[in-house]
Amino acid sequence: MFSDKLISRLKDAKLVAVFTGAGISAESGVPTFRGEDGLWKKFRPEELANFDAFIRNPDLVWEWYRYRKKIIADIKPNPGHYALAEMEKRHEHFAIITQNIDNLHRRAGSKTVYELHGNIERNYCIDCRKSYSNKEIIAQEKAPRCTCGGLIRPDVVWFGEFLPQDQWDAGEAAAERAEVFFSVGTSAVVYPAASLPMIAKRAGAYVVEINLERTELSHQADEVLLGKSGEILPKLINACYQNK
Ligand code: BV8
Ligand code: ZN
Repeated sequence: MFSDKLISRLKDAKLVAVFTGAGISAESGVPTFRGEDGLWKKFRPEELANFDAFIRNPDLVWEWYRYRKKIIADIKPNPGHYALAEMEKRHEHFAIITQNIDNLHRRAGSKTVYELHGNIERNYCIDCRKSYSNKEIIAQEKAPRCTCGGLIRPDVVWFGEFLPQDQWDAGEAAAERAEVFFSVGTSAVVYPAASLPMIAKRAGAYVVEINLERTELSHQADEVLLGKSGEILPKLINACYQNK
C-alpha cells in the first residue's frame, strides 16, 4: 500500500508536517462540509460562515454553531488522530496544521498543532473581545450577549476573514521546511489553507495525500492513498516505525 520511497523518506525525515481537514474527524462522527453527509448540504456557507450573515441573523448562525458544538462535545479522537500523535514522537520536528476547529488533535495527544480556522471551544465578544468558554454561553437560548452588551461569536475564521497570523506563519514555515508533507481528509478548496501542499512541494517536500476520494490536489501529490484516514494512518505507523 505504501511505496518504498514514502517509507524511506518518512523514516529519515527530520521534519514532518501534516495538513488536516474535516475528513480526519469524520470517523469520530463529525460531519464534513462538502461530503455526502456534508454540513453545507443543509446550510450554505455564504448563509452562515461569514460575518455579514452573523450580523444579519445572529440567532440562525448561533443555531448552527450550537448544533456543531453539541456534536463536538460528544465525540472523541479516532485512530487517525492517535496515529498522528504517535508519529509526532518519532520525529525531531513535527507539526499538524489543521483547518478543523474540533480540537481532536490535541485531545489525541498531539503537541504541535496550528489551528488555521480557529477553535469551536472558544468564543469572544465582537465589541470588547472578552473571551467566553462554551460552558458560559451554551445555556443561553438566542445569540449570547457579553456583559458589555456586545454580541458574542464563535472563535472561528469565517469566509472573508483573515486567518490568525501566528498560526498561518507557523503553518507556512512548517510546510516550507517539511521533508514529508501529508494532506489528510481535506477537499483542498479553501484558501489560503489549501495552498500549503504546493508550498511544501515547491520547497522540496514529498507530498502524500490521504483521502476518501481524489481532490484538486491529487494530480500534484507525489503519492495518493485513497481510503479512510482512520485505517490508513495506523497502517502507515506499523509499516514505518515498527522496528524504529
Ligand atoms: C481569506 C468556518 C483573506 C469555520 C470555514 C475565490 C477563489 C479562491 C479563494 C476565494 C475565492 N473567493 C473567496 C475566496 C477566499 C475564501 C475561499 O477559499 N473560498 C473558497 C470556498 C472558494 N477563503 C477565505 O475567505 C479565507 N479567508 O481568504 O482571508 C481575505 C480577507 C479579506 C477579503 C478577502 C480575502 C477564510 C477561509 C476559512 C473559512 N472558514 N469554516 C467553521 O465553521 O468550521 S471553511 C470550512 O472549509 C472549514 O473551515 C473547513 O476546515 C474548510 C475546508 O473544508 P475541508 O476541511 O476540506 O472539509 P471538506 O468537507 O471540504 O472535505 C473533507 C474531505 O475529507 C473530502 O474530500 C472527503 O472525501 C474526505 N473524507 C471524508 N471522510 C474521510 C475523508 N478522508 C479520509 N478519511 C475519511 N474517513
Ligand atoms: Zn463585550
